[in-house]
Amino acid sequence: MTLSNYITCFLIFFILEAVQCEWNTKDFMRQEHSLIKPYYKGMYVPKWDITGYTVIADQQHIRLTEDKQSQRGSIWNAVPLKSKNWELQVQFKVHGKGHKDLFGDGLAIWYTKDRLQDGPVFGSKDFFSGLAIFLDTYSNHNGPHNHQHPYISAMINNGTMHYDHDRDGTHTQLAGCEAKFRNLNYDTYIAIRYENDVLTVSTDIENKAAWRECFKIEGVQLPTGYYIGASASTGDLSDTHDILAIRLYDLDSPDDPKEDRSNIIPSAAFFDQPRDHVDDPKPSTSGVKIFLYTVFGLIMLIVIGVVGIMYYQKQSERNRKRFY
Ligand SMILES: *[C@@H]1O[C@H](CO)[C@@H](O)[C@H](O)[C@H]1NC(C)=O
Ligand SMILES: [Ca+2]
Repeated sequence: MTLSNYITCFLIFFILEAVQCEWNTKDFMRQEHSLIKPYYKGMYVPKWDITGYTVIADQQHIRLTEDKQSQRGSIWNAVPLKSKNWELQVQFKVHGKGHKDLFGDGLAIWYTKDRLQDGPVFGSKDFFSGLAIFLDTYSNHNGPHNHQHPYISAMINNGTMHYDHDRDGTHTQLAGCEAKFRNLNYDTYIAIRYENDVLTVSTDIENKAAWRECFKIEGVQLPTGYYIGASASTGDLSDTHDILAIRLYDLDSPDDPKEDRSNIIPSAAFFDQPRDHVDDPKPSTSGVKIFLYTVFGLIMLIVIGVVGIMYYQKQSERNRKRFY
């Protein structure tokens, strides 16, 4: 790294820190996209709808599934999200009697075009359009995995891709991380931040009241106007999947350029490699390039030198002839 690189990094870090310090989440929580206790306002839970086995039985939790076989259910916000930049914080709880690896399947948090559609992907529809964050507790794949479960991963879909349960979605995931969030007796949280086309997923599952980055993906395109949801499923194996709170923070600033992002097709510039993926060696192209440029430069110098000498010799020969 050169000195100027260091200075640039330092400046970027400094600017980011300053922005982060200014940002105070409390001021930006959007009630119409959030769900906090007490859930019921009178008889209703305003602006949220449920499907399948999901129940909001009391004011303590939203139970997506019970610890029983073959359940599917979901909860969806009824208001399309119009913010371009946002952070979704979900307090969740996965617990059950199953031990070793006999529990499942897990839950998903969604930002999608369609809502309330029952399906095989953790209780919601396949071939979805938008963003899914999977909290997969059970490894469906019998062969070797390059990660342990529970596993958190992200998938962006434009409606054409199938989520392959048998491979735990490893062929369509953008990124992921292991996260031991099950059967903990303290609160567990996940944060999904989408800001300036960068998707960052963090967890707070160690009872430290601090976010730990799970992964970060750049070049993520998501439109405005999709819906927030959460779903879960059980199969032969089961778990209780609870949502305790959903908080949506609007990160748009009044200075942002006004642009219509409602027609963007969900996409991501970067895709994770399928299983058996070995981390690429650090790019050494710049070193190779410098070497090639140097060699090329030397060859050019030699050529110019040789041509110059030949020309000089010719000239002096001619001069000599002229003199005699
Ligand atoms: C949808 O995604 C698939 C797979 O990434 C891609 O091949 C296709 O071009 C995309 N379609 C559109 C309309 O963007
Ligand atoms: Ca799985």
